[in-house]
Amino acid sequence: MYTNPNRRMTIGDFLLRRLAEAGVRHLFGVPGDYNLELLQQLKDTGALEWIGTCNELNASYAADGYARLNGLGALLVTNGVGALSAINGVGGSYSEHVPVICISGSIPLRSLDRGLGMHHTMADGTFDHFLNAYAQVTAARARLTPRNAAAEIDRLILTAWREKLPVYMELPSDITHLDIEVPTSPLVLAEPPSDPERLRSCIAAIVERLSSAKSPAILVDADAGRFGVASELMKLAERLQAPVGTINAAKSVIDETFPLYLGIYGGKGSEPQVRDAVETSDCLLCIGYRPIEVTTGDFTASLPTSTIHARGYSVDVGDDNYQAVTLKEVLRGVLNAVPQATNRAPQGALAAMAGTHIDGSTKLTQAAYWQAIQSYLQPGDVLYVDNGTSFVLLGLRLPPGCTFIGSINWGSIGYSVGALLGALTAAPNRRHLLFIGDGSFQVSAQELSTILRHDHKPAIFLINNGGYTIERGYLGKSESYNDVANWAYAKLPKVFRPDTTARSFVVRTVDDLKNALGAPNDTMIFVESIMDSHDAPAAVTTSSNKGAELDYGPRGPQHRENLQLRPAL
Ligand SMILES: Cc1ncc(C[n+]2csc(CCOP(=O)(O)OP(=O)(O)O)c2C)c(N)n1
Ligand SMILES: [Mg+2]
Repeated sequence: MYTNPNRRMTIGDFLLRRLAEAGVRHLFGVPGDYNLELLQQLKDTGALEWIGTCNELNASYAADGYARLNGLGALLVTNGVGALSAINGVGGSYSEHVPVICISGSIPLRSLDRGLGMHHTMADGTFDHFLNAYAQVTAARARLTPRNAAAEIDRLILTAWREKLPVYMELPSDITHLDIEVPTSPLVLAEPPSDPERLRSCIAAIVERLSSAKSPAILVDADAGRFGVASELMKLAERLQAPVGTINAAKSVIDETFPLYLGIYGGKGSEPQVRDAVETSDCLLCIGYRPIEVTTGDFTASLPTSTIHARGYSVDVGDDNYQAVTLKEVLRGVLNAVPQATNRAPQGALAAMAGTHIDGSTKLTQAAYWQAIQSYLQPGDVLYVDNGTSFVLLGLRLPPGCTFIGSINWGSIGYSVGALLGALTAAPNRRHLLFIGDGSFQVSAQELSTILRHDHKPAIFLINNGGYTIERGYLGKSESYNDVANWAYAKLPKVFRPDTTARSFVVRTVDDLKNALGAPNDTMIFVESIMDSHDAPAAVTTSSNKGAELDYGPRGPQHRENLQLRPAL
């Protein structure tokens, strides 16, 4: 007997149902007249929790941060004005391979049919500008109609999840309350199964090379985390007794206390044993490698020509390219087939950063700051860095179970504050530590209010050094264009939530910092550390100096007398 596998549901309710089935329990964004009717459906059904943000840029950052811990995130914006405010963050999700669904409540279909000019458009009688803009930063996009909604909603959600990339959906405001026929069965997030022959051949080719190698090694970029294969990689490393390095964009993907963890590889700047293990390996297995200047020590990284490159859905081994293979199936297959190595001594892990004794009453410096932060870290912390001298965190040794959230490829300042809101929403019971400079904070500071509004308890470490110190290492060592207005940062929790219980500290000395670090994490901790605008760790200034060479070329202004902050001698 034929049973109809479909039932009737409104388009809005179906979209919310599908998001919930895909594990999205919260929606970030800003209301607008073109999306209020969907928000009412969200309220009426209780399908998802609404997290209103101060602006759409922060919503896009929050959805990204949420997706990093939850596997998928979503935001809701209004036509044009909201969509374009969010596009930087969605571009970041594309660059960083984070699956985010951007829903724009858009112009009613009635107006499209009749060519009616509407607000939040270019008032030029056309309606495709924003769909076209999003074509540059998404893996898939669609304007929903009653005919395509059931199919397109599923296609877009599944594409985001499978590709680990953002998607964009326009939901015309006059169709959310219309009934359509939708499937009764839940949406299943699953990778497409590999082609059996390609998978077998690919696994055999990798196993053959790894088994005969004398010095196999593994190098991990961010996709290893996005595709959830860290545990397979660590098991494989144990089986092969092979060391594992990561690119800085993949920090924390491999547990840094794992005995075979090497450290961060970035070409010439890396520790010698990391460089050696990666560059002289006779069989390097590399996952999702996407080299750019800041992940390769300005292109000084040099992988062996025999490197096996595995990506989410394809693998290169020598001259052979394997399509229709999923990374997890490939790695599991290799793990099952590769013999246990017995003839190699496992490499020891790197020693933790050495501490030097510092007089507590002296003015706080970057060196003393990061030494104290190293001892503050705890197992299971979620750590965020924004652009700036806070990049030093990349060099700290993380305890077990920590998650690093950064935007190394895209590098849009202010990202970390929105991402903090998102990831706090996804995992409120972990300890979250944000490391940010004053310049980056000024971009998205108002989202602190949303973090306080929802009673989250992160610890925020802000370096107040009067401006864009990392940029001073490119150009403008003492130029006023690198200065920012001096805010009373530590007072902001009180401004953003007058009844806050947040503990704020203004830190000037090492002793002040120690006092702040002794505060319990039962409420928000906001630590504003005052430092000199020319105090920058050598790793940061060296990298900025090299960046200036690349950016401006040999005849650029960076060589002029005293125009560039250089490492202290
Ligand atoms: C959206 C955006 N605009 C501009 C930049 C360029 N930029 C990179 S780092 C930076 C300054 C960061 O200053 P701050 O957060 O104070 O860190 P510091 O180096 O002073 O510790 C700027 C302006 C950027 N990365 N993103
Ligand atoms: Mg600064």
